[in-house]
Formats: sequence, structure tokens, C-alpha cells
Amino acid sequence: MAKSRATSPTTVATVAGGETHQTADASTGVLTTNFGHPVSDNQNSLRAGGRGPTLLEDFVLREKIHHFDHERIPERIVHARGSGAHGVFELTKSLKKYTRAKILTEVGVKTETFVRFSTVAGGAGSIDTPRDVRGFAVKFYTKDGNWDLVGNNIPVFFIQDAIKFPDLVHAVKMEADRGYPQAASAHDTFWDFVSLMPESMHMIMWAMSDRAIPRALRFMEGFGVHAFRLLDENDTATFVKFHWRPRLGLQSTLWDEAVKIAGADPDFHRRDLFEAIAGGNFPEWDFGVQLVSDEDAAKLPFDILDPTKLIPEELVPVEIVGKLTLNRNPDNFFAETEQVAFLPSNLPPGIDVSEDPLLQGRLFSYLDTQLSRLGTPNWHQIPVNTARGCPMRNFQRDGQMQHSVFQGRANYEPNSLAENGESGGPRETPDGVRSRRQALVGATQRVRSPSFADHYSQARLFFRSQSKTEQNHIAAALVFELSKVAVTHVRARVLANLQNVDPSLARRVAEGLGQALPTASRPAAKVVDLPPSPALRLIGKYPATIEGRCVGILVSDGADDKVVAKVRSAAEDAGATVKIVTETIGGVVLKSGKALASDGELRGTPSFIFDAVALVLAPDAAKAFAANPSAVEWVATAFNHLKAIGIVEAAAPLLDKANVERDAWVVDIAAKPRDFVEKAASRQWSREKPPC
Ligand code: HDE
Repeated sequence: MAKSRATSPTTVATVAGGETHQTADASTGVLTTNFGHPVSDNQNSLRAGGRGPTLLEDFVLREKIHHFDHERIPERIVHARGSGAHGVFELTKSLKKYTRAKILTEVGVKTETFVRFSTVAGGAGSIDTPRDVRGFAVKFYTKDGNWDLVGNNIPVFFIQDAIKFPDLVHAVKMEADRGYPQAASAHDTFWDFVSLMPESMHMIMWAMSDRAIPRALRFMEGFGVHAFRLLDENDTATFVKFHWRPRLGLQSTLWDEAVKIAGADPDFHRRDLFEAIAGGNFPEWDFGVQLVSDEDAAKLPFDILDPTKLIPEELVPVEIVGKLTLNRNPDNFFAETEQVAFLPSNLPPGIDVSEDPLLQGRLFSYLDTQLSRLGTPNWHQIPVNTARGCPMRNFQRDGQMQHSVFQGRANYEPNSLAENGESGGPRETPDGVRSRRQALVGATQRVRSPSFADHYSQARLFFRSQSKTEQNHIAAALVFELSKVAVTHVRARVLANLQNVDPSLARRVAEGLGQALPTASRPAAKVVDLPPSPALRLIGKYPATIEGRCVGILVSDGADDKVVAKVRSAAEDAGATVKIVTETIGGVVLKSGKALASDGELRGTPSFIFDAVALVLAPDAAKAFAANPSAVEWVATAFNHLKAIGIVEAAAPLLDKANVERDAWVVDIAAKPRDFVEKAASRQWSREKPPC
């Protein structure tokens, strides 16, 4: 692993130029002010008499409150709510033929990374489970400088040109006059905007699919979205799209679960990631590339520079070339997850941009935003942002919060101070960052290329490639979202656009809204039927597994120890974690007389935070639970959320009260613990009644 220069909070960190500075030391010892004065009393401010006013001269108090008053920095304008982790990237297959970037050519080398996942629309304190796109931003501390792959969990985007981004974000965020809704696209302004921007329809299909309500950050795919370029030794370019594939597979919540989890645990995703890493269950992703030559790109039935389009895997397969493992939680949320700053323009030699007009705008935006967020052009010196795999030397100097103490006189170049025996400073190298050699032609103009005009064919491709269940969910999501839209003509315009995506979908949504179906809007380009791409599905794309998931066991006093142990070991052997839920947090006494500790009390630990549940109950407890609304709801919700339910015979009164039909996903756990675990790896989709 590349050696870190900014290490533990108690060490001395080396910064640019080899100087050192002290990082915050939070270890034991005497409490001091920020300037090292020992503090004698951290409980009482300095007063004139025991009941008198506080004295202005109390510099200990004033320093403490002054610092506290300025603890917050502006939150990100988008992607404010995020969770981060450290990790390591290892290349498994060299791309030497296409690039000179060491991160993509040195097989087996481990490179440190920092990853930040995020929602887009909500503020920093908003919930983890809204319907939203998730950010998937990876910082690789490569030997050739930082590479930031700032992507999402959806491979396309709403708009084609950066100039529309502020409009999109204004439309989706809280409405300007009322300051709500927070973290929700289900409101007038968002749908008004997207209904007027048919280019957003492909992304809308993804955003209304279950991809936008992931079960955990660990179970998401990631995409670089734009076409980038790889440059070989001769600077010959190949287009590339980047992909992350979760080794634990893709999994989403149901909408009803997402809504309920928002209330039960607003930190559901953050907690899941933190606990998984703390428990040694390191999430892993395969890293893949789709490579396309200029000649092949020209033959694609869409423009590779258009970020509202994806390259179907059936057309260009995703080649797996590396692996990312998240193996360390941040020591300090603010210092790392909040202050990490990504730049799509952070590209090591051998990786280059494309002319995608959305990417081009991002190359400017991210650098700019860091100045208002982090307040200084020296934000690259914040440890989480500092290059680690290589030196950082140049003649940039001074600025607010300059941490480096540069030596010597050479703060300009060229200079000849070396001839005088002084340090002349660093020099450029031909091996550094180089751009593709590309002839740029065309008159200066503000136009949208005609090759970007087809807004519907891939939206249709996505919808028609989904399983029936996923199509049902998309229709239901559209009905839900549009039902929150008060302006009727906006709903009508969305329906008119949906007609071009799929008339049967448009009809279903219109019926769900109880609104007449308008005729289709006029597409700018002919909509074509593309061959379906099963790789776009969520359900069934990866093998079903319970690994990394969580099973909740509702246990009562007098429950059979052996059955509890059986379920636990079957689930744990398959890689799941187990949580014991009991009526009170005090736990239970099992049949053998042994005490069993509780991980959560029944009312505060609802079944919808689990992937599967089991009921290990004594007969009298099952009867008592049947008269307990919280217990009945616990079981009924698990059933309605299509989960596997492991049961013992004695649980019958509770199951009956909760209207649980004994289908194949309701399994006798005492007799068939393995069958339970197998069923727990997926949902019983046939239980679901299509909501519209
Ligand atoms: Fe961003 N985006 N974005 N974005 N974006 C930001 O940068 C922006 C876009 C994405 O965890 C901001 O440092 C513009 C696409 C992620 O810190 C800001 C445009 C994709 C993150 C910004 C886009 C993304 C951001 C806010 C259109 C997927 C969070 C704070 C041209 C490929 C990174 C910041 C983190 C954050 C601007 C479009 C992903 C304002 C102008 C497309 C994952 O600079």
C-alpha cells in the first residue's frame, strides 16, 4: 500500500516541501487552549462573584466559543449528505495497450483511496433513504497524482449541457418560497423542469426505478457516466466508460420500506457502511471499463459524448480490471468526509477528458466550489485531499491557511539559483500530463449537436429491459411522484413525454393519476426500438446472496435455545449478521434458563430494517404477541415487504393475526434453517400486488 504522509491524529504530518506540522492531538494529557495554554477550569467561565456577570477578559471562554461559532463550513450545494470510507484499489489486469496511467498498468499494486457516497438533493442533515441518485466519488492517491472519479450509481444524467445544471438543481431542491420539500423530487418544480427537458427522460426512468432507493451503499453499482479517454505512450486516445460492480450484488429497498426506514433510522446507510467496516466486513467492488475506439464510437447509434446515453453491455462488454476494498472508517467525519474535495479534472497522465459538454462544465465547477466551501486555495493541503502516492512540488505560494513553510528564494521558474548553490526548485517533465492530439474544428456557436437529439430511444430501452416487477415499481413511482404535483398541466406534459417512452407505461400512469392521457409530445428525433439489455436490470443481475445482509430474530422468554442457535449459525455461516429483537431491551431468558442479550427492543427495531426475519417464540409468548399491535405489525410488515420469515410452530397465533399466508418464503426454521437462508437471499416477488 502506498505510504500515507498524513497519518494518525497524534503524529507529525509532513507536507509539501518536507516541512512538518503538528496535527491535532486529542490524546490524554493536560487540556489546553488552541495556543497551548493549560486550562485550569473547563466547567465555569470567569465571573465577578459567584452570581455576577461574565468577564470579557476570560480569553479561555472566548476562544472556545469563537471556535465553536465557526465550526460549520458551507455544505455542498449538491451531494451535501454523504458517508465516506478509506480503502485500497488493486489493479488485476493491465490496460497498458491503451494508457500510460500507472494506476491502470501496474497489476497488483495497491493504491490508497477515499470514497464518498452521497444523496444529491437533500441537505447535510437529511435522511439516507430518499428516492434520489447516489453519488459514488472515488479519490485514488496514485503515484502520478490524485485521480478523482466522481460518478453516480446511475450511468446517465438528466441533462446534456452544463449550462442547465443550476436550473436542474434549483428545480429539485426545496422550492424557493416555502423551503420544502427536503430531499425529495416529488414536487411541482422538479417535474415542471424535467417535463420541459425531454433529454431527462432516460435518467427519469432510472430515477423512478429501484436503483434510486438502494438498500445499502455497499449494494450499489457505480458509473463514471461520461466518456473519458485513455491515452497510450504516443497519446493515442481510446474512449472509456468506468464501472463499479458490488461484489455483494445489487439490492434495493421497496418504496414502502424506504419511507418507513426514513423515520426509524435516518442514518440507515451511513450506519450500515460504518458498522460493516468496523465489523471487518469490508465492502468490495470490481472495477470495469468499456473501451471504444474513435472508429467504433462513430458507428454507435448515439453520440458517445452525450451523457444521457449509456453503451449497452451487450454492445461493448464491461471488462473487469481491478478491485476496490473499503477497509477503514474515517477517524473524524468532518476532517475527512466533510472536507474531502473531488475534482473531475484530477486526472493522472494517461487519462484524459472528452468533449462531453456536461463533463466540460464540471471541469470548472468543482475547483470553483472548493474555494467557497473550504475557504482557501490551499485546500489541497487538508490531509484527505493531499496527494500521497507522489511528491507535490511547485512554485505556488502563500494564500490563506498556508501550512507549508517553504525554504529558499526560488518561488518562480525559470530560475538559475542552482548555479549559485541554492535550491532552484522543481522542473517540468515530458512524462507529465499531456492532452490528446485532436484537431478542433467548427465555428463558435451555441448549439446542441443534432447527434444529441434522440431523447427517448434509450429511455424505452431501459424500461423495456426491466423485469415485470421492476416495471411495476417504475409505474408506481411515477404515480406517487406525479400525485404530489399540484399543477395539472405539468402532470399532463410528463404523460405526453412518457407516451414516447412506452405507451403502456403512460397509460398505466395516467390511470394511476386518474387523469386523461394526452397525445404524445413531438420527439426531436425518431424513437427507435433497441434490442433489450438484460444487464440493465437490478433483479437477477447478480447471484442472490444473504452475504452482508442482516437477519432479525424476534425471540421471546422461554424460546428454544437450540432453534435460536440454528438460525443464527445458518445465517452467519452464509455471511449475514444477526440481530436479536426482544420485547424489552433487557433481553430474554431462554427455555434452558440462559439469558439472551437483546440488540433492540421490539418497538424501536422494526422488521423493515432487516433483510429477513425469524420468529423464535414460546407458545404463551406467541399468544401474548398476537394481542400486541407492535408485534403484529412487525410480522405483517415483514410479510408485506416480501421477506422470508422463519417460523416455529408455536408462532401460529401471531402469524394468523398478522395475516401471514404460509407461502414458500415462510419457512419452518427448526426443520429447514438452510432453506430459510436460501429464501432470505431474495424476496418473494410473487407476493407483491402491483400497486397500479
Ligand atoms: Fe456534480 N457537483 N456537478 N455531478 N457531483 C458537485 O462539487 C456539478 C454531475 C457528483 O462526495 C459539487 O465538491 C456540475 C454529474 C458527485 O464530494 C459541484 C455538474 C455527476 C458529487 C458539482 C454536475 C456528478 C458532486 C458540489 C454539471 C455524475 C459529490 C460540491 C455540469 C457523473 C462529490 C462539490 C463529493 C458534487 C457540480 C453534474 C457527481 C457544485 C456543474 C454528471 C458524486 O461542484
